[in-house]
Order: sequence, then C-alpha cells, then structure tokens
Amino acid sequence: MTSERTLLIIKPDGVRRSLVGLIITRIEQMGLVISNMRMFSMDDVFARTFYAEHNGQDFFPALLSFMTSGPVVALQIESPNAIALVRTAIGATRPEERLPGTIRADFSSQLTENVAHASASQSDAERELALVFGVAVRD
Ligand code: 3AN
Repeated sequence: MTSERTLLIIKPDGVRRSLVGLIITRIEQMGLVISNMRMFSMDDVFARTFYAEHNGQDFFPALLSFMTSGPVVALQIESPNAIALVRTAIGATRPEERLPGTIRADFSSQLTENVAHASASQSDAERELALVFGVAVRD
C-alpha cells in the first residue's frame, strides 16, 4: 500500500503538561514515520482557518481561545494507512467514547482540552498539512 500523510497536533494542554515526548514515542512505537515537525503558536486567524468547519458552532469561541492559548507541536506522519492509524491512536472526540489506551483517553477526560488533534480524512490531511507546513513539503 502506498504511503499516506497525515497531521497530528499536540495541543496547548499537551505541551503545557509536558506530554510531547510521550506522544511522539507512542507514534514511533507504532512504527509510523515522522517526516516533519514544527512547534508554533496559532494566532486567531490561523485557528479560525484551521477549524473553519466549526465556525458558527456555540463551542467555536472556546475552541479558538484554547487553541491560541500556547504553543502547539505539529507532526507530519507518513506511513501506509497513516490517517486511520493516527485517528485510532488519538481516540474519539467524545470523552465517554474514548477507548483506554488511546492518547485522549489516557491523558484527558475533557471535550475541548483533549491533548491531540489528527486529520480526519485525506482531504483534511492535505488541507491541514498545507496550512501548517506549506504546500511543497518533502522530507
Ligand atoms: P476531532 O478533533 O475529534 O476530529 P472535531 O473536528 O469535531 O473533533 O472538533 C474539533 C475540536 O473541537 C475537538 N477536538 C474539540 O476540542 C472541539 N469540540 C468539538 N465538538 C465540541 C463540542 N460539542 N463542544 C466543545 N468542544 C467541541
């Protein structure tokens, strides 16, 4: 199977709680390849663009405020089936649906402050990787 690329973001709570190394280790232990990495702080415009699909939802202001509250660490991950594998590894959006052993279940019981983001589909991955790393990223 050909390689896929996806984006994992360690959110501001994950960086604040010093979970960066641990999350990177989990990804590497799965045999997934990290092919680019960037630490940066989202400003309001970036966060609005990144989460544009949620614009208008009642939780949107809280989501923006949280995502701009400190630095994040973004990883480009490249492997066969990377999108589904990383989504499974981070766990469900709703806390009560998260399986033990997933990153979100193991480190958060919150809906908004949930430690990690992962692209949900190939089109999301392409859009999000371009936003974070630029369009022409090769390893
Ligand atoms: P996921 O990140 O699991 O793909 P999305 O894309 O539906 O979930 O939502 C993006 C982020 O917005 C979530 N990770 C969570 O932090 C926040 N969020 C989603 N739904 C809600 C909600 N109903 N109330 C508060 N925050 C939410």
